[in-house]
Amino acid sequence: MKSNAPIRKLPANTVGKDYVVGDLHGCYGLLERLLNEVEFDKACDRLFSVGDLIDRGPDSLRCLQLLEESWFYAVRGNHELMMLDFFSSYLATGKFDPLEDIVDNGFLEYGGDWVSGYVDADRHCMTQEFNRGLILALQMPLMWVVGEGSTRFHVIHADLVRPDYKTAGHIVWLDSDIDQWLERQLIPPEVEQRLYWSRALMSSQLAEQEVAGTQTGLSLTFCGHTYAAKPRQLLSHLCLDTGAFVSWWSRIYGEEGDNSGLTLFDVQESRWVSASYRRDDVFWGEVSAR
Ligand SMILES: [Mn+2]
Repeated sequence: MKSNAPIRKLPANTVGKDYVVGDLHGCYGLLERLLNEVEFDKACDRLFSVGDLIDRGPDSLRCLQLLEESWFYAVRGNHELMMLDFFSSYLATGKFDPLEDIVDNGFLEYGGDWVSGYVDADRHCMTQEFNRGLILALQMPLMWVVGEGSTRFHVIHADLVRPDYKTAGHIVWLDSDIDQWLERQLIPPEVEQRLYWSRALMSSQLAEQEVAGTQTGLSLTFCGHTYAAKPRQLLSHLCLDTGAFVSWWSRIYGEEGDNSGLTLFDVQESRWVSASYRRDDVFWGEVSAR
């Protein structure tokens, strides 16, 4: 079993390639297409995920089950956090009564209603298959630190913007801060909140300022959570959320002219490939830092 540490370290991959995928949100079919496209080798390649495996798309549990694979490394997103909060008393007692538990909860409103398909109402619990997925979500870390020196990269869900960025001299936390968290096996609570929820960097507030693509002292940090038409890089944060679930909604509700999809980034080659429920083909691109 994998450890429960919130921040975990892995050596560089010396035998295969590393890939990072954006917010899956249940879009398992798109991931399969991308892994075929890059000829992903489960024996030696690794796939990192920026979290939000579940909700909104068609195959949430299937995406959660990826956590069982030895080649798959994800961080917990705010959607896994909301699911774990929703099931916190169930996790403690083993009893789930939909009539009592399914009331006024943001998790269901934000796309978690798929869980209702796994309620075992007669036995006042969830199905075994679902329980396994829930336990896997409990074991997810908040951050992966991979490799050393020039090959080092991080995987997080949202961003590393400091709460005190206006006075600190740095907008984001640096490798030296992250090394301290690793050493103590502790992520400070204010950092944890931002790792789950922050849109400070990828939404208007900072993205509109003239900030560079890289931040001295911070290794390349893959993230998601805030989607845009293409991957983009700000202050060493490379955001891979390109709205996979939007392409699903767009297909089922029949909307036109949509650029959304799921993006997979090839770390060694430094280029990405994207697939959408709106198209049969995939397309490749490179990140333009700003
Ligand atoms: Mn998110």
